[in-house]
Amino acid sequence: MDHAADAFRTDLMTITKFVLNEQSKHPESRGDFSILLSHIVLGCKFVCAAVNKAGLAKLIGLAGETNVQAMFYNFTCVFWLQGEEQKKLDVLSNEVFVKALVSSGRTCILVSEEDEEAIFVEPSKRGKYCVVFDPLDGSSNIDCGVSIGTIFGIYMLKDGGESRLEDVLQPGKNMLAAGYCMYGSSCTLVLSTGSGVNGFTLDPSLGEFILTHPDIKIPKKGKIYSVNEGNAKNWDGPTAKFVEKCKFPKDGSPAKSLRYIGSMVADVHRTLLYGGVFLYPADKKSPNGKLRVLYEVFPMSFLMEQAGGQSFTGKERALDLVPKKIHERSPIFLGSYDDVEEIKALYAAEEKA
Ligand code: FDP
Repeated sequence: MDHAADAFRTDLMTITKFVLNEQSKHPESRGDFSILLSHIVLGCKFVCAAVNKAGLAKLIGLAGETNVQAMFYNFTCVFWLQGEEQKKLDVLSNEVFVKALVSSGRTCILVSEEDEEAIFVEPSKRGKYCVVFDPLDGSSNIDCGVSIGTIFGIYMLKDGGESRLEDVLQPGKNMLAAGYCMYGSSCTLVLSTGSGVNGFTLDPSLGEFILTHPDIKIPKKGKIYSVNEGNAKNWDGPTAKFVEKCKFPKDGSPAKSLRYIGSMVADVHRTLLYGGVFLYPADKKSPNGKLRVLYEVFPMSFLMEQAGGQSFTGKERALDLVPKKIHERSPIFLGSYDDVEEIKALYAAEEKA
């Protein structure tokens, strides 16, 4: 093997090259979308570095003031070396993404899981895109080092004029792009710009995301179901019946395996690659489920559909939902096409009965 040549694999498909290739398919494009994506990628790299060093930096569990501006421009994570106070990872991640998005000059409205109100970007820095995001999803897993991630979705301003809250209260099917970055044993960014799904893995030695999972397609049927079974006593009929079928199938098929990490990005990533179904259903205590429509349900549903799977709320196709509030929740069943089809049939049967 020619190791020297291997060390200089300039033919690797980096995410930058990939996004520019996509851009070249639209000759009318002025590159605004590519610039926005490059700022999201930079935010992911930064958060990845912070997550990796969290234990060392004693970031975990601390909340205080620090100079995020300085951190962002000194990309090599100098923040804890400056003797400043540090922040909790989720707070830090939010500041990183808000700064990254605003400084792209391409955004007008930002909705973050961390901020109660939407952020309207000041006119001098305003662009035509709206970004909804959860900067660090699965944060209850931070302290034990389990995979966590950033989830994002991108809309375009509806009529190109003044930005209004309605611009982010659009159904998920209007998203232009969606993705997530998982901070796990490796750092993986999964992206769809509306023509398939591609996965990139961060090569820490190059500081570049490399295309490692081209054109991801979810298996049509899976062998895994993923749900918090601790909530079972409060489930509705169709959810309970579906999980019962997973465990005790009556058609001679093997029982499904249960896998539940409790970190949406990690559970959805596994579902996308291995197939099966991830559900966070409604229950008596939480009639709208737990997961947030704009920055959890929509981006993950967008990716699932683009990969050949489905996503259902228990009532309708998830991407058809029209949110009324920015932090609205919805029940969600997403994954392999045939598995979600079974869930839809159970809900349809209950409606008829
Ligand atoms: P977390 O509470 O750790 O932030 O919506 C957030 C989320 O994690 C998802 O990432 C995860 O899928 C879900 O909540 C886990 O909820 P349960 O602990 O109720 O199972």
